[in-house]
Amino acid sequence: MAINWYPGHIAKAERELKEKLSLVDVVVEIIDARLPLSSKYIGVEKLIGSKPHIIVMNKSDLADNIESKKWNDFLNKNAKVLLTSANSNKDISNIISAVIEAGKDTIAKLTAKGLLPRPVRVMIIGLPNVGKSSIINKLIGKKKAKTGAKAGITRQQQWVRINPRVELLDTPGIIPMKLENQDAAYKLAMVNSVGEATYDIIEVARVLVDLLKVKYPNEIRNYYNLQDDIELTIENIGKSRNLLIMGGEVDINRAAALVLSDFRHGKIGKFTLDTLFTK
Ligand SMILES: Nc1nc2c(ncn2[C@@H]2O[C@H](COP(=O)(O)OP(=O)(O)OP(=O)(O)O)[C@@H](O)[C@H]2O)c(=O)[nH]1
Ligand SMILES: [Mg+2]
Repeated sequence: MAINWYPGHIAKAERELKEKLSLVDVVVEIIDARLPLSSKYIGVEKLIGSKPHIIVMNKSDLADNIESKKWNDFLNKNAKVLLTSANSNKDISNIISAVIEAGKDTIAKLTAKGLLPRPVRVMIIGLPNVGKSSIINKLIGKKKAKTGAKAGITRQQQWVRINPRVELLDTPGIIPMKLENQDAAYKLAMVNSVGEATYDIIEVARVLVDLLKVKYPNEIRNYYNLQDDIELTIENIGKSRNLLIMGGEVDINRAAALVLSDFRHGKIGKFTLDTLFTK
């Protein structure tokens, strides 16, 4: 079954994103550290153009540390890369420093023209559920007041001064989902970046177990107490957790929901689902 959503809205979303992008100096793209490839917006470079681009690999607390380092090295060839967890204040201040650094040249160009220096303008973009709002809320904090709407921006969007040197657009850029790639679509469903109404949780859970079976077999066997001679399937996971329906059969829906929930909460382990193939 193919996962598909937002049909027909892609062009409009891209247009709106482009409009907002034209207002900022620096773009912070949030991706899910568990999916450094599948949650990365293909074509983002084309939309951003020559603006400085910072990639934030968020939810790194749920990802495989060794893999995160490899992906960091790979992605930072084209952008500044940060590994974050939205609840770490240190990671949040690293984002602010990176934004100031990335915007330096733009501000220097203004002052070279005799204009007054102004704060670096930045916006956050990213797929659903990657942690955009969590990071924006942390960046803004409680005390900071909104600086007011500016011409050309709809009333819902405001600049917030988060620091004397940085102004943030308080609504994130919505990245249009183009999901020709079903491998990525399934993985995005696993991390809950896709509305549950659009996919079959049993199918997604099966693909997740098949992936973990290859990448992290020991962790998943240990977590569900499955010996080596028992096949790794959601049926057997359901059995080991005693999720049965009348007649003693496994309640496959509950087993699938359990596996997805355990994975999403990092209970089975810290996993990265995209594999970086290097020579
Ligand atoms: N473990 C962990 N959870 C996180 C992190 N960042 C965000 N979350 C959780 O992920 C969920 C989604 O976070 P949001 O900040 O709402 O994500 P969003 O990108 O704004 O999502 P949409 O508004 O739906 O597009 C929430 O339950 C957060 O608490 C993180 O670094 N680590
Ligand atoms: Mg949000």
